[in-house]
Amino acid sequence: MDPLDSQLNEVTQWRNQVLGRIKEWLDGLKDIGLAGEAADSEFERVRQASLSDRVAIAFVAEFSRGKSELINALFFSGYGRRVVPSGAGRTTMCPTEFLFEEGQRSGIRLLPIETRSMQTTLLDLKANPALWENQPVNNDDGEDVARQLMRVKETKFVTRAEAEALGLLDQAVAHGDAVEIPRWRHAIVNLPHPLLRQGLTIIDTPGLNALGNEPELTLSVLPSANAVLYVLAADAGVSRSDADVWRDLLATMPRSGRLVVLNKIDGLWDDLRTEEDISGDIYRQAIAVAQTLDVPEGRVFPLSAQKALLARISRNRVLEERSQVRELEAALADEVLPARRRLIAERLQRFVNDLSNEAGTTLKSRLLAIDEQTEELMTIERNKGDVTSSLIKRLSEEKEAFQGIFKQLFALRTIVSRQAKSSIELMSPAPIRDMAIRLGVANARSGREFREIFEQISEYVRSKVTQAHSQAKEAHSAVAAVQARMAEEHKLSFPAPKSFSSERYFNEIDEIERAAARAFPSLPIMLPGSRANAQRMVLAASQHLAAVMEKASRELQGWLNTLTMPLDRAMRDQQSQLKRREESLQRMVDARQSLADRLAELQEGHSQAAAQLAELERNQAVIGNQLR
Ligand SMILES: Nc1nc2c(ncn2[C@@H]2O[C@H](COP(=O)(O)OP(=O)(O)O)[C@@H](O)[C@H]2O)c(=O)[nH]1
Ligand SMILES: [Mg+2]
Repeated sequence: MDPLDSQLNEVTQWRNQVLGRIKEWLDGLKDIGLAGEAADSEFERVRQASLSDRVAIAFVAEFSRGKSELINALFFSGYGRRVVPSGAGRTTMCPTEFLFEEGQRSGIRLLPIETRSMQTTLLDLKANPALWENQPVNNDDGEDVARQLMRVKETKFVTRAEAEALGLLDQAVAHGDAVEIPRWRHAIVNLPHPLLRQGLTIIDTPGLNALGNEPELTLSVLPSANAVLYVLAADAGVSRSDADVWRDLLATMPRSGRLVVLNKIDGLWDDLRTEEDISGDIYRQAIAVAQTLDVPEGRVFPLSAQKALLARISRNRVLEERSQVRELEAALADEVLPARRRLIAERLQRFVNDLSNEAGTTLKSRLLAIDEQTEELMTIERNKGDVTSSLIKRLSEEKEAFQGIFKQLFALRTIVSRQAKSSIELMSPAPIRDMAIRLGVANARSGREFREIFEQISEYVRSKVTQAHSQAKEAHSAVAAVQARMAEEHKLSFPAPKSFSSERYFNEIDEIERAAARAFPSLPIMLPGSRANAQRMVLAASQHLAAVMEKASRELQGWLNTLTMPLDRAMRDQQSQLKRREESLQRMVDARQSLADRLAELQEGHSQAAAQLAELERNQAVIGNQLR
């Protein structure tokens, strides 16, 4: 088994184990009344999210460098043949994602190129199955898989005007009046292949022109990939267009996720030369590439995708070794798996910590209440006389004071829900949807004009997120203040309210701005084609900004909803404690229970809660270890 496969498998097994362990723990907490339905549904949400966490590897390069062939060699040799079309010239006509979706039939979904004229993000289009054409595939038959995958090569003929309207005139091949354009804009291949089943997504792309034309790739597909493989061919070196791809799409990416492949080294194989001689040549070329691109030498992987595929299909170990494909595989595994593990671990750890804190707080206040009651009863014992009535009086005073807290809590909830409402309005993405049009994107001529329009839109989004954040801070301090007061006046303990972080939204906005900026060159005159692209980029990037705002708004609502939860829970707890104390005193007044019996009962309750607290801490540590 290759490293990626076995390591992905390990991660999956580890994830399932931890999930099982957490579930057991949660059930235990439910049995002793320390977790309720809310925790159950939160666990389900976290579980689903960790099941659908994907690892994405994207292949980016000029056409004909061997991206598709490399995908065949790395992932699909098990079909016993070449399945992803690979050949001279342009073969891959549209970005193609390979993945596995639970509960879906094996097949290819194809998004018609005409959807480029819609002002909708790819994400929205993905959520709209009616727009896609479905092509079933028989995964058990490699030949069928290969045949159906040919569809990503399909093109169609349209008039120049139609191509222009779609922003495709630049890359179209003219045949007189008719021009040939890709038939599909995007393809999603859904196969129950072992690696894909483990949560791997592979993204094959068609080359620079198409990449430059599709804002979605730079806006969302590439930034969300865990690793990007940039493929060069040994016979072409770093050509002008290779350099363009690197500069436009990859140079600004974080260094860690990028791997460079120097493909087609078999072209240097020569039976008339010695092995050392040849590998010296390959090595020197790899170093030159590393220097040109300014990446560490260890990030350049010379190999032969074609020979690797052949070697794997014909089970020729010597040839496989010579193809040097394994070195890349090991590096890929190192690149993407820790990221996936970390993602899952962080999410589960957060759930475990939150639940532990909650349950711990409940147990601690139970202990506190028991102590108080014990103290109360000891007073009776010490005084021998009839202090029960004065205790009952004190209790009823406490109950009254407690009514005051309810009023406070009610007022607090009103504040929080008012803020929730106002932040929904504040964060409405609606104004952004047509802002570009209102700002005159249709008439913009120069890169500067496009940039200015876009800056206004992103400034708008930034200011709204900033405002929402400061509202969240207000709500946070209001809750913290009430909690502090209750802690002081009523000896209640609370976990600190979680704060709302907007950092990630600003990061996403930064990312979108960076991706968009590339479409606004600082040339004095823009050709019609690049003007159309800049326009499309402004529109698409605005949609993405709107989506960030929508997400921020949704998450803010969720955060506000849970903000007063610890208080609510403490109130309920406190209320039932008071009731219990009242009942116990009453029992003594009625002489239905002796003081000694009641004290013993409390003692037992105390040891039980203390043991539960210790157990809780132990479990949190054990699961934490498993997650590390
Ligand atoms: N000699 C040689 N040719 C290769 C290798 N990898 C790909 N090719 C050829 O290069 C051409 C382009 O490959 P393809 O996978 O379609 O490139 P893509 O456009 O980057 O996806 C095809 O004719 C492949 O057979 C390789 O390792 N060695
Ligand atoms: Mg290809």
